[in-house]
Amino acid sequence: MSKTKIVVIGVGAVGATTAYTLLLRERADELVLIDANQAKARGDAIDMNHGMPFLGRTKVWAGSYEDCAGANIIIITAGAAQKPGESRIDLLKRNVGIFESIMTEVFKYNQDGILLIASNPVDIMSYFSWKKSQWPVHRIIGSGTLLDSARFRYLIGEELGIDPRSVHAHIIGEHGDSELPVWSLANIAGTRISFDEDQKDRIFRNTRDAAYEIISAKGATYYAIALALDRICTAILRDEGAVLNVSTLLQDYHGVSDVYLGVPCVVDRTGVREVLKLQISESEKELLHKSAEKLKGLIQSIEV
Ligand code: 6V0
Repeated sequence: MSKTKIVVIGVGAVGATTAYTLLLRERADELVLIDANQAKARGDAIDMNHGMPFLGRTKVWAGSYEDCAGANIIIITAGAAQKPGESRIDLLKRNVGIFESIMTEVFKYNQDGILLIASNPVDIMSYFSWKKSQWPVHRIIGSGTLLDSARFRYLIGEELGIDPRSVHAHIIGEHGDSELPVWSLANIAGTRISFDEDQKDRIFRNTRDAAYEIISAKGATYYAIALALDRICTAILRDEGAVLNVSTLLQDYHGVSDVYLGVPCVVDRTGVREVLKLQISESEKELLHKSAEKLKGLIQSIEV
């Protein structure tokens, strides 16, 4: 049997937690950590290796881009933090620069893996990576609104006293402020969820603004995104055909085209095998269009 290999580029809060999650769940035979801060990647690899007597199977090391050769999945969580006084657009431009250098290196050594992107703004970084690559779109995936949908399902479940795994509800669009809740299709075992407007408003606001709350409390969010990235890796490595709200290129999705956004997709060993067209309401379509317009404006501002 051929070995499975996952590379994590950017071993900060999200990258290190993701690597640790993949390790605990024994997702891969080989796990490579790459960071501009080599000491950090090396320290994490040593620390994780010291856990091997309690785990056993995965080989972990701090590597270089040459180690991308033969990787099934390359996860990118690298990013620069906002400098004091720096605008969001300037930060975006700086992150695009970082991505450009990472992509150049990755593509030297790997031409047939799957790129899984978590760095923010994730929909733009995924679109940019696809544009810069010669890779088919199905092999460049953004984590999209998978985390937001998990937060949404958790909060609905909590309100109703129902296991979030039994709550079917989607957040689609941008992973960010213009995302939208698809209340028209939210259900539990096919039963409509009948919240009043105040409940809906509160649950959606707590979903959309969760990152702000967590960041103000402890500086970063990383546990739930690590689990979401692990979920996507599992769907790929096990060829599951799982339906996950990842970010992909939309083409005539209720009239939205040429932008990466989070929508339900069938994910298997090929990456995004299929995009599912949710039968959303007219007002939800309007919100989706607004989300797409916002992202297209940002894409233009960085002249991808
Ligand atoms: P962090 O802890 O600052 O880690 C970033 C890491 O990237 C650091 O270790 C840097 O050294 C490294 N890095 C910077 N430049 C390079 C480079 N050129 N090559 C390799 N490594 C580099 O940030 P954190 O881990 O908290 O967040 C990482 C990214 O994930 C950010 O863009 C977040 O906004 C984003 N998140 C995305 C989420 C999602 O749902 N998609 C959720 C949470 C965070």
